[in-house]
Amino acid sequence: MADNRKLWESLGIDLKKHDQLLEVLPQVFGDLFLSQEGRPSRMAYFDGFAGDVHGFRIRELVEHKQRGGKVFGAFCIYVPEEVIYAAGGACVGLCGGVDMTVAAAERILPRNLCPLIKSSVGFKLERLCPYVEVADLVVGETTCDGKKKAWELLSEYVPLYVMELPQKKSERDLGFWEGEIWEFLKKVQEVTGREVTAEGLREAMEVFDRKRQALQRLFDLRRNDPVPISGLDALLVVQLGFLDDPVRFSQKVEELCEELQQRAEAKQGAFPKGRPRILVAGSPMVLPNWKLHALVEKQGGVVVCEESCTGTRLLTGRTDPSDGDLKGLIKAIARRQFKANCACFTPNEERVQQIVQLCQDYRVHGVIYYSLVFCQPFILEGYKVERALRARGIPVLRIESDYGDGDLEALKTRVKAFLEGLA
Ligand code: BJ8
Repeated sequence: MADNRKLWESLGIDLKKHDQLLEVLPQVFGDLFLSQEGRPSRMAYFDGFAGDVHGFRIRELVEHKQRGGKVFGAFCIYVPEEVIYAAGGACVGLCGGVDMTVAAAERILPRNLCPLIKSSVGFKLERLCPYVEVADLVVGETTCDGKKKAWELLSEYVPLYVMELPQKKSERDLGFWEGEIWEFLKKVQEVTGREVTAEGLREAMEVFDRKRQALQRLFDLRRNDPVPISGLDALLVVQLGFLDDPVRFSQKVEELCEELQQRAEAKQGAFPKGRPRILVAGSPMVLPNWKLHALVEKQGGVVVCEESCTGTRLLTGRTDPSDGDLKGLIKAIARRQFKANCACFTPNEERVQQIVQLCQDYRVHGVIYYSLVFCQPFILEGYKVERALRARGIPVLRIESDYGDGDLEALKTRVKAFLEGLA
């Protein structure tokens, strides 16, 4: 801990406020995660990571920089990590899931803005996140309007590069996005001082395909009934994947899956069979946003799948690393990414179809459609999703929530009633 403090100090972290931030974590983590009975033993690695979330990984990144490497921070799964990795860079996710930094962000951002954006910006304004401070370049993107405009303000505080993501998915848009990846590749080369070669990119693509495959296996195992891992634990694994080294992370997830496979074969569930199986669809839930999962699982349900960027959207598709030269590889990356259905795209019918399909694949009893407050793309798309699900007789509960505790009791009542209706 003493070493951690020196580390944080060297990064310019506001130690006093940072202490307040970390102070509550052990209690919350203990109550939500460690109190679960009969957890898979392979969760120990992820528990350890969560318990030292600003420690050992930050030290690794600092050492990486001391060896001449660069660190990139990203806010969206559309930022092509493969390109960063191929130039010897490390990439970490910077989206904020903490209520404590929201008030600081409201000094420069409107109150009626999604908490994910405010929390992320607040982390920088308050100097509370070592991942932000260690980053040499922060990468934003033009997805929703909130993010797009917030990056203009954030760029006054950090070196920031913005990728322009198209709003449609025609071949023309795909070509445009390929162009954006090329521009980004040039920027990455400039920052790292290293050339991205076809061979290096192919290797990087294999690293991230392996990561997605490992997570896909984790999700496939959640199709079992009883489900061998709780929704809370699965969410934690995915959330930590945004911070961890991708090679080590894949290995740890694969080890966890081995154990889950055995549990599934032995019909050993995280909970007794018969709990209502819930799909959560919508806005991403970034660390440490465990609010809804905790509510569902404390009220007698189990979350078996997340349709979100902290869920199936993150896992979408495979790249084909055999796609020849650098040009072919960039095209393969763009094509794979375009299979991820963020609500920022229009039209977005595939997402609705995908959610319906997930309900069958994961044998769910009901869907909780979750939007962060003021997240217009996901809130608006909720109507179509709900209509499609109801037409197929699948019960839906729509929820809008933020990172605070103010709505906890009301949510609890609604979730409880929903779960009871499914029994
Ligand atoms: S690909 S979901 S990571 S944009 S929750 S900031 S959409 S107002 S996070 Fe996202 Fe990329 Fe899409 Fe995924 Fe805006 Fe909504 Fe906030 Fe969001």
